[in-house]
Amino acid sequence: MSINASPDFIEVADDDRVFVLTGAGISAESGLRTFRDSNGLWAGHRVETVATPEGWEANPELVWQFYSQRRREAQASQPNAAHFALAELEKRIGDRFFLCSQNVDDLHERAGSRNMVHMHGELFKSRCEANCGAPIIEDSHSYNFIREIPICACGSRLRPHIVWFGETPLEMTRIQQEIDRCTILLVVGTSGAVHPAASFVHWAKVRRGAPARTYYVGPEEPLNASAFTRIILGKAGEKLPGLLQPGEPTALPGRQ
Ligand code: BV8
Repeated sequence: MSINASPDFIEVADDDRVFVLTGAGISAESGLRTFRDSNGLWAGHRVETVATPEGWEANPELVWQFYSQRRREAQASQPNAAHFALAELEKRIGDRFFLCSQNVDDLHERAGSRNMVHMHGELFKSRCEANCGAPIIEDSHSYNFIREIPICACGSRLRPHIVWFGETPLEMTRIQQEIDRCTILLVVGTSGAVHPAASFVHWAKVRRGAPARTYYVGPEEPLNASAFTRIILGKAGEKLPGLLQPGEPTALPGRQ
């Protein structure tokens, strides 16, 4: 692993496929709090209280208020240079780009990203807690405050379309396929504390075929730092613009 080996750019050759994983840190410069920083989202709320099925059963009103507050904050925020840099790269390399976000805000989409999944769900969607077959609801405005829990047509409660701890992340088959075929794996703004996302960098190295080149961008080393080819220390909004440079395939020995 090398740290901040200059120059700070990563060559993306015509035969490279780029997999990007983002966490709360990429939205920090948009003003959205991260989870584990000192004044993080969990401040005042124990994870078990607001991000587990047990917390939902125990106090659904509190859970709805927690996510409604985050909807308001996300609606009031704007994508930052890091979101736009990823959307720009997708425009340049097309379907050789895949974005997996742990984030539930919509800043990637608002910056122009399209080929992406939200493995931990989406803030502006709700669903029937009984999985009655009713479609997932695009829902950016209702229950901005909770008087009573919104109810599905089947009579069950509506819940946030969020993956809580102990629940299975979304789109894992697609994510595994994209990790298996990427040649560059870039991770941005995540502490590496939450699985299975924190294992993606390992999967990209032990899969069949040549290991991917793996990079991390963030102001501090993540918990899984030793797994990365290179750690690029700095804020996403400062480091991502210009970092990934599509170019001609060049047979640089051991391209970094
Ligand atoms: C599951 C809900 C089984 C949405 C969230 C080992 C293997 C598998 C599972 C486990 C395992 N060990 C433990 C588990 C269980 C558990 C888990 O990981 N627990 C942890 C706490 C130990 N995992 C689960 O329950 C998951 N489910 O495993 O099912 C399974 C497994 C595989 C396949 C099928 C089934 C479900 C996890 C999802 C939980 N839901 N949130 C919401 O409310 O938002 S997780 C929550 O944490 C968010 O989604 C968030 O995205 C995620 C990760 O946090 P980070 O994004 O990393 O945020 P954090 O604050 O930690 O870090 C911010 C980083 O940004 C910092 O590093 C900081 O330096 C950096 N930063 C700050 N400013 C900037 C910056 N970076 C760049 N620029 C800046 N300006």
